[in-house]
Amino acid sequence: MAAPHIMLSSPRKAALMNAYNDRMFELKTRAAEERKLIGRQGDERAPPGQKWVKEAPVLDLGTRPVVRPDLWKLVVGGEVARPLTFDWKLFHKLPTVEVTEDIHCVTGWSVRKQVWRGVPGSAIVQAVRARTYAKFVMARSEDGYGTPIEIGDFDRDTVVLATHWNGEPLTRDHGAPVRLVVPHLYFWKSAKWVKQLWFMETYAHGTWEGRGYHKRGDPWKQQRYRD
Ligand SMILES: Nc1nc2c(c(=O)[nH]1)N[C@H]1C(S)=C(S)[C@@H](COP(=O)(O)O)O[C@H]1N2
Ligand SMILES: [Mo]
Repeated sequence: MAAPHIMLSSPRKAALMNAYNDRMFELKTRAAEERKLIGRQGDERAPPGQKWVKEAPVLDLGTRPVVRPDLWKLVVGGEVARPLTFDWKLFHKLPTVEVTEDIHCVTGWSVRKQVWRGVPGSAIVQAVRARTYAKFVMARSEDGYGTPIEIGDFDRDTVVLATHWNGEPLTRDHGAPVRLVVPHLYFWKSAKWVKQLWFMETYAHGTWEGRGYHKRGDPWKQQRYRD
């Protein structure tokens, strides 16, 4: 059965999303503040202020688009020599990696050893021949979400445009058919339902950065909020 391909481009929908995002930001900030009050973690491997949990909860803006692989497209452009639009078939011609990494959400939970399989960020950078002066990649998603990532944080073999998680195809809730995973940064940088990667010379805010979250988000440096 044909599932709707959700577009969030009309001004009315954008306004609704903004109101919704503001509310979510409030709730998430409160959750993060409460977690900060939780004492020692007793585990040296967890970044400061993080607590290990067994499973990643589902966390997003509340809109969970259904994106059919056969309708999915990944537009890669901006400051690149060779802009490319990947459909499912072309995407699968790219090299793949499998990485096992811990993930860390800014709201205080971390999960050990998650297995991600997909196309490494480094393969995308090569395929489109990103300009040397491109300094950031903006990841944009089907639900209107966006987040900027420094080139040095994206152009790695451990950054994955993931189709699989812990051996299973990604589920809709966790960003199917393709989500970005930047395991060494807070999990808000790992855009679900990714549909565009835009190389930029200068920094621009994404959804959470525009609401006070840190530009980079290194969990080991506790880069949660902007100073
Ligand atoms: N498209 C999209 N990606 C997103 C989000 C979102 O709202 N929309 N939320 C981010 C945040 S804040 C977190 S913690 C993780 C949660 O991922 P999960 O639901 O797979 O655990 O997704 C990130 N990626
Ligand atoms: Mo998050």
